[in-house]
Amino acid sequence: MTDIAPTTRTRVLAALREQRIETPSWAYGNSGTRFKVFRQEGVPRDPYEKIADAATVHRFTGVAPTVALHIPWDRVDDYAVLAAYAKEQGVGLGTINANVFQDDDYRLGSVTNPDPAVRRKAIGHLLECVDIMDATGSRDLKLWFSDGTNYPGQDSIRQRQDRLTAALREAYGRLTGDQRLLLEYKLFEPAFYMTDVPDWGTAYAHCVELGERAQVVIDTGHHAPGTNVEFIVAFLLRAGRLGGFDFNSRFYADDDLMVGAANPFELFRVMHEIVGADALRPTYGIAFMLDQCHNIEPKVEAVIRSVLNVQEATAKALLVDVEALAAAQRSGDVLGANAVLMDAYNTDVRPLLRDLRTEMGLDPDPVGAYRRSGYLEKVRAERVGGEQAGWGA
Ligand code: AOS
Ligand code: ZN
Ligand code: ZN
Repeated sequence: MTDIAPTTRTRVLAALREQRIETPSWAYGNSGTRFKVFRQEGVPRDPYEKIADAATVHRFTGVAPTVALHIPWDRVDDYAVLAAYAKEQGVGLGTINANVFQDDDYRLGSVTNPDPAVRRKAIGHLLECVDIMDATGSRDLKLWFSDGTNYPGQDSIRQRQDRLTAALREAYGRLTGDQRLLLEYKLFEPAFYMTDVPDWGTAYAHCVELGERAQVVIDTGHHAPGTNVEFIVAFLLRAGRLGGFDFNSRFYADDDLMVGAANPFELFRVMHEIVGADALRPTYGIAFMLDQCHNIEPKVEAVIRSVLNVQEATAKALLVDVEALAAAQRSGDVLGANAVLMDAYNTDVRPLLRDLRTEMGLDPDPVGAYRRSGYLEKVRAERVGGEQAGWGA
């Protein structure tokens, strides 16, 4: 594809202007591996400063207007005050992420723990998260369970599924209005033998059992190597059960690197399925979130880069000549169909995106503009003392 036809250009720009990507509060905090957390200067000390960073990403990209919170990392006394601060900064509070993986009590699991008292505590936390959603006006409760076992025989796989069902039912029953429960799966880690929600099929089955407002979240780093992620996207879209994404990229397992860094072609294929189902528009309801940890690189800039990577993959997906693709598919032209897709993927969309940003009143080069803005130097000078908020805190 060399030139983009004017009508295509108008359609693509309109879709990109509407796109919404949610950034995670924890991406702005310190994080690391189990070997070391490298602390950075200027990193947020509280949820307010994380929101200020998220607002900075939105200011330079124009497509990241909400920030996901993680409880208790982002616990505050008054969520209305936090929401008002976010609004003042130009962003909104998004998905509420529950955290039932950090306490000593959860050594043998949270909602699937053999001890009913621990299960009660974990369920209590899920319900507290819905209270917080009521206060913040958030639509989605995102649940990821680290629950599982490390050794065959350690616990009953079936009974753990029963406990999971009971907990999910209680959390789901607490939702009101248009609130949704998003269930995330992960193949392994921290559990190494058996994870209670290891794959999309398990998450899907639980969601179907719960009801329509239970939806699956695909974290792009949570599969076995070689898994066809776009197949999962297509299946869940068809079933009306794709609630959202945790975008990040992986070379090996749950690496949480910048989305589009390891496998931009996979990201394009995922976005091709989304665009093909007309599911990109915010009214469709999919939460396009990032779930990343920036261990050694500067955080705000890494999130800006990630947002741009999603935008680039989306622009390419929007450029797929759907009529030519359908014609090639109908006539069994295997290579022709593949060429249509590759043509779109190989288009350099950066000039188009620069034009989009200029039209939106933004600097065409968000990373350069951020670097020139002096934001990092400013927060480095301001954010001294106090406990830095994040994984390491
Ligand atoms: C964990 O591996 C999952 O990706 C979750 O989404 C988790 O809540 C997130 O990484 C923040 O800890
Ligand atoms: Zn995730
Ligand atoms: Zn993960």
